[in-house]
Amino acid sequence: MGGLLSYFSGLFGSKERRILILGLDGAGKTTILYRLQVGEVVTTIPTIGFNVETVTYKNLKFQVWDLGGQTSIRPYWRCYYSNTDAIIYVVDSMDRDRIGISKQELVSMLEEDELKKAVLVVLANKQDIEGSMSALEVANALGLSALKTRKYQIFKTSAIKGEGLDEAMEWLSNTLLQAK
Ligand SMILES: Nc1nc2c(ncn2[C@@H]2O[C@H](COP(=O)(O)OP(=O)(O)OP(=O)(O)O)[C@@H](O)[C@H]2O)c(=O)[nH]1
Ligand SMILES: [Mg+2]
Repeated sequence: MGGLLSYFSGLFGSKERRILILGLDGAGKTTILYRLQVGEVVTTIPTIGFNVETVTYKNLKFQVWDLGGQTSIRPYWRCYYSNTDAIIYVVDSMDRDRIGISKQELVSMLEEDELKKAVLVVLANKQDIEGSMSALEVANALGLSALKTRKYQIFKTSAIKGEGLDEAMEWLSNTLLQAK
């Protein structure tokens, strides 16, 4: 019966997918979460702990976890890994100084067994700032081409202007639907 029920809930797309938004502090994670949820820019403060919201996109329901990205909080990310369908990894495209640290965090996260099947969306955020790294520069700096088996895609976004997020969510929804 449970099997039948989950089949039907899958068919109608009502099964909630679990998504984590990760990235260094100040990358724009919380801004993105509320952009996705309420379609507006909210004033944020650094996240100590997490925010979790339900976001509906094209009939798909996502439970989206936005975790704090400060150095002292990053070790706790792993507590949230199990049953994660997708990771949205946010990069501040203006933060050239810390792109190496961002890469290290991404690489070690992707080594985790619990995230082996998680789809990866990288957001090269803050594209509205002049002089920011392009999506290609961010992709190269993160070493994305080294990913062999992972389903991933990078998008350029501006959470402030609301640009690029639709494309990213569209790709993510389609990819998750195909995976099931
Ligand atoms: N110019 C610009 N600023 C942005 C953008 N996205 C976020 N910001 C700003 O960046 C700052 C940090 O944003 P947050 O969303 O709080 O960052 P966070 O990743 O949640 O940071 P932590 O909670 O500390 O991990 C805020 O002042 C945002 O307004 C963007 O696309 N462009
Ligand atoms: Mg935050």
